[in-house]
Amino acid sequence: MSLSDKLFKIAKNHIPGGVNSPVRAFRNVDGEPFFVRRAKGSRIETVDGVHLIDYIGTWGPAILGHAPETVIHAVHNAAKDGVSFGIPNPYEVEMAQLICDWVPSVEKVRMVNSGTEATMSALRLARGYTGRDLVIKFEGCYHGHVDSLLVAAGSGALTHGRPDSAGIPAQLAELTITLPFNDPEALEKVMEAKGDQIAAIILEPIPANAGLFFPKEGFLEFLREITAKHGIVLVFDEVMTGFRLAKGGVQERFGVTPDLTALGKVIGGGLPVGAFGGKAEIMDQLAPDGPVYQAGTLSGNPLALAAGLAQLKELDTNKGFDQLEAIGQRLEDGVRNILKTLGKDYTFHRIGSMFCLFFSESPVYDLETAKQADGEAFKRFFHHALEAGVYFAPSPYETGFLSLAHSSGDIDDTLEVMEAALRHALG
Ligand code: KE4
Repeated sequence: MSLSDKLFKIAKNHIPGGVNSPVRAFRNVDGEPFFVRRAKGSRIETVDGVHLIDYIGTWGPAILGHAPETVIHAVHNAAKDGVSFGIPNPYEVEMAQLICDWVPSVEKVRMVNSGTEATMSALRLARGYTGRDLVIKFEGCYHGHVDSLLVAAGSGALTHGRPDSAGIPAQLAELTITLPFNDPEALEKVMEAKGDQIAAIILEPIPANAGLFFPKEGFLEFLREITAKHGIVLVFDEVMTGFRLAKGGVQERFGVTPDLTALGKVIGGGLPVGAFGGKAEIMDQLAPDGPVYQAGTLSGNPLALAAGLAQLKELDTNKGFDQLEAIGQRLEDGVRNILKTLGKDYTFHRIGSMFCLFFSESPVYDLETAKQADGEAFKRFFHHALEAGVYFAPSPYETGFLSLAHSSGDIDDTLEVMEAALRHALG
């Protein structure tokens, strides 16, 4: 029995499912997780001494690669002066200035400790600011485990949502309307009937939690217009895309400015950080100035912000976004060559350092089309790649992440493994 197996056996006695976050349990690939000993750059070392090229990067934060020297140094330096204060500290001011400077929609920002806290707080703020109760989200978009957002679509476009998890009161789920992504007609129907009751529309502007797919031409602009028309707060959940797809995230890349933005992952350099920000007029509704309560013991933690600031500055000074684009292009060119060789027209999506291979030869533009992919082929591919030393997300409904630490050699080795894994998966 491997040490990973031994640890997992013990873990299951003390931690639900043996994991502190469900996706880590490898249930989507009918497997059992390995345990990590350490990680550096593009590589992970398991507790059994196996070395893997990592394409998850702790689900997004490790954009420089694992344990970058600049982050380690910043955390070490900050820790010598104290690990937590619960008192305003200079790191908070510097981080707030940086976010307001980099993200087009953000005039004021509040730090929190996770992406879930960021989206949850943004939603409460939108409801408090508008005095309205209903919210709209889209199928396939994930915004953390917020009660109001773990809601599946109702039976029809106009019907209210139903809980997508146990423990969520039906009365609460009914305040959320879940619609198909990239479907303006469905949204227009709801607007005609209930536009003046909607507090917020929240979305991942580029959904990356059902695999990775893109807004159709004009969809984001349509959302911006229709929310402005009805006095609805437009919330971009850029927890995954923020500071990864551009300095200013998707909103900079696509030139569509939301009212509020949720952020996380990259801004903590791997430590627990989230943030939400936007128009000062809306943000000023937050306590202690305004009536919308929101708080956090560790919000603005000096270690987490020191790590995030070091990571963001390194990303920017080294023209990191251009480098990530070049690394991503190398991977994409290689994958498309492999698919051509295999005669498989699988859908491969990439934008910047985010990518996803759907085991489907049809276009993917929402949750329903993402679900058409061949899950069994994905499982065979995943395990074959893992055995060969390449770690992709243990679910077809996730996204791959590149970092500045992924060398050309890593990409070329990965492409070799991908080709063999695809041949194996296709039988
Ligand atoms: P956290 O609460 O996990 O920090 O962030 C929630 C969240 C919010 N918004 C978006 C767009 C997200 O992708 C996430 C979390 N992403 C998942 C990966 N699909 C985290 C991995 C996990 O749940 O363990």
